[in-house]
Amino acid sequence: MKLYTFKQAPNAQRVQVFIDEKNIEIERVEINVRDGEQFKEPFQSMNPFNCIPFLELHDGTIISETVSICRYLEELYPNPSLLGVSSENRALIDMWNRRLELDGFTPILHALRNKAPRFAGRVIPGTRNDLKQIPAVAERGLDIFKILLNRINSHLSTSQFVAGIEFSIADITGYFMMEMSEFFEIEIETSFPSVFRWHSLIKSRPSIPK
Ligand SMILES: N[C@@H](CCC(=O)N[C@@H](CS)C(=O)NCC(=O)O)C(=O)O
Repeated sequence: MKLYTFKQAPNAQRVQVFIDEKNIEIERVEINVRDGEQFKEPFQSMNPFNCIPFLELHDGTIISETVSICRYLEELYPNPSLLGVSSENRALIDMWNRRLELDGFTPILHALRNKAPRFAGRVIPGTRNDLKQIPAVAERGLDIFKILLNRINSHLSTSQFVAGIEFSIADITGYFMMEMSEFFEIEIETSFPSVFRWHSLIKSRPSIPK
């Protein structure tokens, strides 16, 4: 099994934290997506969506998509569980992870890609087209992200981790969502104190890259 990854990329880091929390070793191949290596062979044929991370199994099967890779690893290495042990627990973790991905991680990703100068010419991950950055997309992405921040701030005032009393994949998704939002310099500590408390708690884990 080989993981194709890029140390600095948020989705690659999500999988790496998942792996480190489980204390397992997986062979890694670094693909520099900033330099466009994902468009070269053999990577282009391995993952025609031109994104990392992706996992190659012994028979050549490729699993891309961060959460799908994590699901596969969870089944191979169930302990410690990061996707839940009971039906209820698994559903709640999945619910929170989806909320954070759909209403937080994705909107802030598009906000960042449509605003930060370093993403000019690379607005849509895994493409080489010349789409222009659109300030209104950045603005709306940030609006959607702030709605989520408000909601999780209330939730985290009574919940230690995103999906309850145990650390889970939802905390990993949430952590990298917050990292991506740093570009926008939102005042988290005073405006969203419970998010700040939770973010600091996750940051202190040894699996989080320093
Ligand atoms: N939906 C994919 C998205 C993966 C993705 O966007 N990866 C980024 C790095 S964080 C990438 O490979 N970008 C390539 C590029 O910018 O062209 C997943 O969840 O794994």
